[in-house]
Amino acid sequence: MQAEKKSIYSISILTISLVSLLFILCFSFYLSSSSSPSSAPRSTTLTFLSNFSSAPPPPPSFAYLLSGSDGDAPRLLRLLSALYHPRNRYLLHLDLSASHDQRLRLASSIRSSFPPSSSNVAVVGRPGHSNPRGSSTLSASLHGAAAALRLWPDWDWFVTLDASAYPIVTQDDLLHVFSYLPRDLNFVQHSSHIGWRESRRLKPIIVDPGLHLSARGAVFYATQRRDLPDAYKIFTGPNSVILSREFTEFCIMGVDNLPRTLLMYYANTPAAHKNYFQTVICNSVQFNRSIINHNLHHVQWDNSSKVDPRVLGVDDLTNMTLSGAAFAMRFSADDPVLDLIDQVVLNRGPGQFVPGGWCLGRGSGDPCRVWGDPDILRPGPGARRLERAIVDLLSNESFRNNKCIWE
Ligand SMILES: *[C@@H]1O[C@H](CO)[C@@H](O)[C@H](O)[C@H]1NC(C)=O
Ligand SMILES: *[C@@H]1O[C@H](CO)[C@@H](O)[C@H](O)[C@H]1NC(C)=O
Ligand SMILES: *[C@@H]1O[C@H](CO)[C@@H](O)[C@H](O)[C@H]1NC(C)=O
Ligand SMILES: *[C@@H]1O[C@H](CO)[C@@H](O)[C@H](O)[C@H]1NC(C)=O
Ligand SMILES: CC(=O)N[C@H]1CO[C@H](CO)[C@@H](O)[C@@H]1O
Repeated sequence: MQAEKKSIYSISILTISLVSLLFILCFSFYLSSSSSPSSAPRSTTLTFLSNFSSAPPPPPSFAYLLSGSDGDAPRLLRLLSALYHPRNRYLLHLDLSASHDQRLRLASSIRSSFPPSSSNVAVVGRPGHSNPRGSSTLSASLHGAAAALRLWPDWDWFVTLDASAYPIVTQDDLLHVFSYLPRDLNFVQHSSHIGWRESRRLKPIIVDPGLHLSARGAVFYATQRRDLPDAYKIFTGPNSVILSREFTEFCIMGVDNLPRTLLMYYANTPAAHKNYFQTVICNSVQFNRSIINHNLHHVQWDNSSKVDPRVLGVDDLTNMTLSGAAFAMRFSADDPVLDLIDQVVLNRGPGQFVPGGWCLGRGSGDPCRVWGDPDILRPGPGARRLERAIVDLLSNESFRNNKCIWE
């Protein structure tokens, strides 16, 4: 009797101490998460490193803009399946060079292969032209950002991807790692180094007929050239970016005049989509501290072309995964390396969704036939690689000081 009482007593002590341990863990986590958005990224790094194995914070949500042109519908569908997660939002944009029929067929394949409850995928119904040599591609990205803001009130980051890109981590990996990051970080690769190529891109005055004619036409150049601006500093970089919701709103709402002024300047500039977000964010006092000089893409340059990165193949898989990036580009449509990525990295069967903690199906077939709780993440080795890469980016000595430096 006495012994029994004693053991009950010790069990309850144990329970109480477990409960208080849990409470302390939750409380310390609450403290660190509530202070992280306003604290400097330096301390973010520490929180990020030290709290990685404690109770996971709530996962974020991404709004993807997947853009393609004529004939890209099958690639966009494949990209969508490789990126799909019920927490995320997806906007598919087939520019005006693709027939309306292609857009309708894309929408109907989404309706048939995605569950009817998935209101998180949309196809842009009335797109404009998108000419990467002019400024209409930028117009298409801004259209996508505006639509994502209007359609879905609940995402944290806006991610632009080209049809030639592909993920090299699962969405569970990405959501898991990003759940530890302050929601105000922007991943925008940029440089203020304006070499002769960039100056050749910035001094000409162009007209992009994609902005005012319904038929597709080539960009034409005015005979006069203009000086480089001195009212603001120009920054350039790749057009794939990961923008915080707050910065996306800043660009789209235009309450501050900077995004609008730069938009009007870039309207007559070649390849405006490679400069716009970089220039807005680096010239804005409000946002120039929230930038990370990397877009989490793995690309490989060769010296034959300085305009586009090289097309990746099966031999590049090792370097791709070693890079710790979340996405890679450029790929040819249905290249064997994509099948290899599906098999080795994403664990995705042909025509299936990329599996995650929300997929409950057992046995053969697509495990994502049976939907579970989208908040349950099962990060794999990709999360470790991405985590290491982001910790490197955040802990770099120059992270705070070298941002948007005018070289
Ligand atoms: C942010 O912009 C302001 C004003 O242009 C500039 O003084 C400051 O150095 C910038 N900060 C960073 C980190 O680039
Ligand atoms: C790059 O240039 C070097 C020297 O000009 C040349 O030897 C090499 O083969 C080139 N590499 C590629 C991938 O074109
Ligand atoms: C992989 O990266 C290493 C080191 O940067 C480089 O030497 C090698 O050429 C790369 N492999 C391929 C296939 O590009
Ligand atoms: C840190 O940043 C500097 C300058 O941007 C760069 O040269 C260096 O490679 C970076 N180091 C790491 C570990 O990323
Ligand atoms: C559980 C745990 O490791 N919590 C830590 C999270 O980070 C903060 C600040 O960096 C620490 O004070 C907590 O102890």
